[in-house]
Amino acid sequence: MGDKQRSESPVVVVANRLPVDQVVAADGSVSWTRSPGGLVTALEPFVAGRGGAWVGWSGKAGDAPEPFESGGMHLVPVGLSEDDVDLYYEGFSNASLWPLYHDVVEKPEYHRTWWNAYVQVNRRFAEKAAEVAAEGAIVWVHDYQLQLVPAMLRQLRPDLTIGFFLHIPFPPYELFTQLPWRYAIVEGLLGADLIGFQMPAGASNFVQLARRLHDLPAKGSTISYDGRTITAKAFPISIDVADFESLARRPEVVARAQEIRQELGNPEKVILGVDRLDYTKGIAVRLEVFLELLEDELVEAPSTVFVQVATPSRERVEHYVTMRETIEQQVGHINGVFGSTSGPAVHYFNQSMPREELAALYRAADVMLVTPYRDGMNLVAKEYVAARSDNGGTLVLSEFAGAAAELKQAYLVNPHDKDGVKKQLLRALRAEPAESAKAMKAMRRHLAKHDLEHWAGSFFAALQAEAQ
Ligand code: GDG
Repeated sequence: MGDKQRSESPVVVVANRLPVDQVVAADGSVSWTRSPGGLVTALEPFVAGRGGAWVGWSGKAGDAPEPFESGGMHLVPVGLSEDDVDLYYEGFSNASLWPLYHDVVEKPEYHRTWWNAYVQVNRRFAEKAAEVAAEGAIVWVHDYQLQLVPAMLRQLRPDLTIGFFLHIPFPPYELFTQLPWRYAIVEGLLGADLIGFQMPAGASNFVQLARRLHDLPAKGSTISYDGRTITAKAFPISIDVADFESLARRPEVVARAQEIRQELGNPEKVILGVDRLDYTKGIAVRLEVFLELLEDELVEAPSTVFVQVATPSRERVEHYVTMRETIEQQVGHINGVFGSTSGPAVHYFNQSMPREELAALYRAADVMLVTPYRDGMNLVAKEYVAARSDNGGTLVLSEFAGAAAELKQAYLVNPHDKDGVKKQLLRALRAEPAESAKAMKAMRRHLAKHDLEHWAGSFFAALQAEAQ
């Protein structure tokens, strides 16, 4: 790539990960495949084919590969050393910020070495973005790993219009102010023109921080800072609803859903959980509640089974190691007591499934159990609804997931209240088909209008308006 083309991208996405995964063949040759994530699908139309660039990490520690073209996008890798992965990614991002921003569900650890790495790596991302952005370009920075990038980038390139979107919750003043580097993070974000949050509460928490911590004039969703006006607003993310629905409607997926039920021993009821194995997702609560219902003889196994897909995640972070042990002990206990030769009560999968299999599981499930203690949005809940073009199935959803503000016809639960979860789960299991179909239809109507394209489109439109 010659110098001439380097600073010509009118749109630049900056995210921790590139939208592709590196594949190293047996002969050592390297190729890239598109990552399965929804974010790529949402942003591609705004980036691809217009000379747009995407700045991110390849996912493998080591020197950054040279920039390359893929799917009509100019991909610009940022290199992370083994130490950067330990300190910036697994440390500060996933063991300080992640628990802090999720209501301190686990105790965050604060280490200066982690913070120093976070600052250095954020600078590296900002520098790469500054190199590739054209004069007056629009730059969209993503998520908690890169909160310092907006201010760093503005300093390097005051001509840019900068947007930032946080995919996870933004905590209230009382929690956020624990952070030893709280001023720096707020200042980092204030480098943006537009800061997007999943929920209005996140936006107002941020505005309040700017006011109380930095003594800045703020009104409604706007903050005045450094001679600029910054907007902090909610843009609830969604999924590619039509795409997911058509996947779930494929004859082979519908047939697979039937087959799954047969393989499970034709139970009367199938309860399903699908999550990254993360302590914010409340997987242990579900198992506790299911155990109590079995003990109380309110449900019976194997006529009712619980299928939990817990995709491996952050396996080197300590909290994740202990949580996995706890969950696996719970599963072992339930199956030891309530399993039989005809099958276990809980089918637990600590593995990543193909998307088609997930869609088939959604279609096979009578009750989808989504019980995070705190979740920015929770796309699984939306995928379940999108998959149910048959209007079948019921959704039990934590009121602490962003999705609860939209999927109002779900059986809402407080995951801290086990009796409440038990009650709602039983209601969902016993729901009249006509009643649950009505709820499902209403949720599907909402999703049809609020899909991923709507999300990305409204953020870009708001950002473009800032550029005027
Ligand atoms: C963060 C925020 C916010 C899961 N297991 C498999 C698999 N998945 C897919 C799901 C879904 C995605 O992963 C998980 O998305 P969530 O939204 O549920 O949760 P986080 O990963 O925590 O995402 C969250 C999101 O960012 C977007 O802004 O909603 O609140 O925490 O799409 O289907 N996919 C495949 N196999 C699996 O085994 N193929």
